[in-house]
Amino acid sequence: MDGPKDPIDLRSDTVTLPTEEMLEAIKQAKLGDDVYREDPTVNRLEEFAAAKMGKEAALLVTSGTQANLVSLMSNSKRGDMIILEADSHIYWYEVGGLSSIAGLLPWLIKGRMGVIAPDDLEAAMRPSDIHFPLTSMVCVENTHNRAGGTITKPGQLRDISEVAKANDLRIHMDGARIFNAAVAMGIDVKEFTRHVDTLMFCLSKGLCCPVGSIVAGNSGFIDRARKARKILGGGMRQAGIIAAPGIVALETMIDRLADDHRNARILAERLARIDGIAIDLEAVQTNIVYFDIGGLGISSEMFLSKLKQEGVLASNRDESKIRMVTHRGIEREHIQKTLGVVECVSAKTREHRGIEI
Ligand code: TLP
Repeated sequence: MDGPKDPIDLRSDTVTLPTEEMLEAIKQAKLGDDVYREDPTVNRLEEFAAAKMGKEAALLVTSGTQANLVSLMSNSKRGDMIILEADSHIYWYEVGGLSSIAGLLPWLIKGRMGVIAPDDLEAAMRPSDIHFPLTSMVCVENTHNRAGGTITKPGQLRDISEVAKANDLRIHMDGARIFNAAVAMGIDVKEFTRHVDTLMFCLSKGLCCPVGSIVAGNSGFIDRARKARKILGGGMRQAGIIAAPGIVALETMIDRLADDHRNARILAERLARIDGIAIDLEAVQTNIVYFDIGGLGISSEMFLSKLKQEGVLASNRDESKIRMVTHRGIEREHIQKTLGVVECVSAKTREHRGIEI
């Protein structure tokens, strides 16, 4: 008899597994002690990543959260104020490390689809005054997770960056999924990175590596980030086993993100036709799909548990918003099956609650 089938896991692109080529690269990796800068595979990945991003230097770190934290610590000093988009990952999901560890005071600006308006940034500037902390940096998130994988386009980044420069702010990009943005727009990733001083991106999301993120910027910044990483306990030894799949990812895993975007689009367009479900199709630009089930009259927790019973895993953002993320391993047939399950669960819920169809 067949055992239970694997669920269709749309909770995040972080659930992706390494490819065969990555596992082989791990086996073959030349290793050394990276705290002494003697791991040739890490050195190769860092040089490769820096060149790809058009920056002087890069640093391999353990996670996206660590990447952002070392970037904040290396771009500002304790007691500074930093500007963030109100729904940013750094503010919402990084356990408050910006304040508890980096000692920074967040100032939030609500963006439109995750994008800060340059005028709002300008308006947030405070004059030099004995009462005010120094504002030292602004962070942008690209693609923007809570806004639904939305893109801050190069022209928008340029405009934000001009205001930042004019006000002596450094600009950092949480580019956990920056390659999704580049692939979706069909442009080189440097079109984005040239407008920011520092950035990070994740190897362990859509690019399928088991572990790791990269921080990039000028050499002085990366020297400081290396020290900040050490303080956080992120100085790794034979980290070539993490770097080796990272090199494979940068060489071979970027273009396929287009498949994830196509699948997300199909999913979103069909979800939009289900009664009781609301979705902003304009916000579906890459591999993240948010939809609102408020019209079905059940909580997102309950909806998720019903999907789970039918073999589909998703996550929720609040009482009524569900998130599904496409990634390698999610094929067209999985999208069709997911849509069938959502249609069925929604219809049963409406029937049960006596909602008019
Ligand atoms: N995001 C995760 C969860 O933390 C929500 C996900 O499943 O999407 N920046 C952005 C924009 C992110 O989406 C994430 C991860 C991070 C930073 C942090 O990366 P990790 O999880 O590697 O610390």
